[in-house]
Amino acid sequence: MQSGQRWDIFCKVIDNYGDIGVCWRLARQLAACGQTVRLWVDDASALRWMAPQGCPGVEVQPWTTPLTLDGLPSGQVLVEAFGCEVPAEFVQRYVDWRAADAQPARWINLEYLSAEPYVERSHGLPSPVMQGPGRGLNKRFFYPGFTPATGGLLREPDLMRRQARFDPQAWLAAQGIPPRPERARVSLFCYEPAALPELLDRLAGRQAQLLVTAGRATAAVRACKLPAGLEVHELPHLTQDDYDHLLWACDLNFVRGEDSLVRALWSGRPYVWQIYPQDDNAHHAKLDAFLRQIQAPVSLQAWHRTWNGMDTRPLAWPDLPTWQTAALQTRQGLQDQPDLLSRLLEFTAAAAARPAP
Ligand code: TRH
Repeated sequence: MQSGQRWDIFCKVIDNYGDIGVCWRLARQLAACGQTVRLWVDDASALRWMAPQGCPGVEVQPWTTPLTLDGLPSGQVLVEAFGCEVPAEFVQRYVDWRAADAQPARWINLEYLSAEPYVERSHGLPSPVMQGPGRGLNKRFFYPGFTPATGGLLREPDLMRRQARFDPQAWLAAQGIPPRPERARVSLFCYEPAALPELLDRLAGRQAQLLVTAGRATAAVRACKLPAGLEVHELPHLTQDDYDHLLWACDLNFVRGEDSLVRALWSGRPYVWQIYPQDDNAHHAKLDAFLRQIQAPVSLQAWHRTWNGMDTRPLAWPDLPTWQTAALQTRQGLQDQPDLLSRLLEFTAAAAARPAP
């Protein structure tokens, strides 16, 4: 691994928390292995609750127009997250730094997570820069994914050890949530699924405890008529670490988007994923590819289709033992592979060894 490299990560917040959530997680992990990170973001407000303590080695920089670059020390690796466009004045500076160090550019185009086949085909491909101050350079696509031929998934080296030491009862007590060992405990992080009232009915039928995350999920639950028998707790915005604790403390987790899905996978607990909706229902193929990838049991496939509005079949009570077995199998298969950061460091080290174009 090349130590002491400075990374510039550019992130534009489109909506929700996933873009900044993934970039922050990557920045933290880079810093934890001796790299220095400048995270350029146009809206850092979510970091106030996601990561209130910040992180040594990570500097959050405002993405202003134009950028303030006076006196900025040289950076070696440039990451453009999720197709955001790095401002020309920064690219010019980066080109100058590379020329001064006589080192090739390492410019990564970090993409969204998908299990679709194009990911393996596209991972690592060059994307020649055709205009602007970076003309003549190659960016490289880096695709997170579920197989060895992709960029893998973010996973902290100590994650499983932390989970093994975690005490759910103490954590729940600290959140003011009464222990109910006889009831199913369910976390909810979602957009506005049409099947939400039905889910609430199913949970009420089992007198479940529902822990609802702040923001859209809380608003969606508040908009429903709550059935009798359901115990609902509205949570505040949690730190990223506490969001993991929530997943580890529940018997079933509803997750959404990208990063919370990955965290649910690492938790090894049963989960249902609401995929981020795209125009033209492009997310349906993405969801199907994921379900194929994890070899989802039939009952889990059915739930995902209904939860994601792909059909309106009635929801059965979740088959938690089967989903639990499947979750552990998926986690094992993923854990046997190198994590995203290891692959990214290898990838950028290989790029450093290539002659400058
Ligand atoms: O918020 P999201 O729906 O983000 C989405 C997706 O990433 C989607 O792919 C992207 O295209 C879109 O944004 C623009 O879901 P996601 O990805 O799970 O991100 C949530 C982040 O918020 C994740 O890092 C976990 C974190 N989180 C907390 O830290 N505390 C909390 O209380 C909660 C609920 C989440």
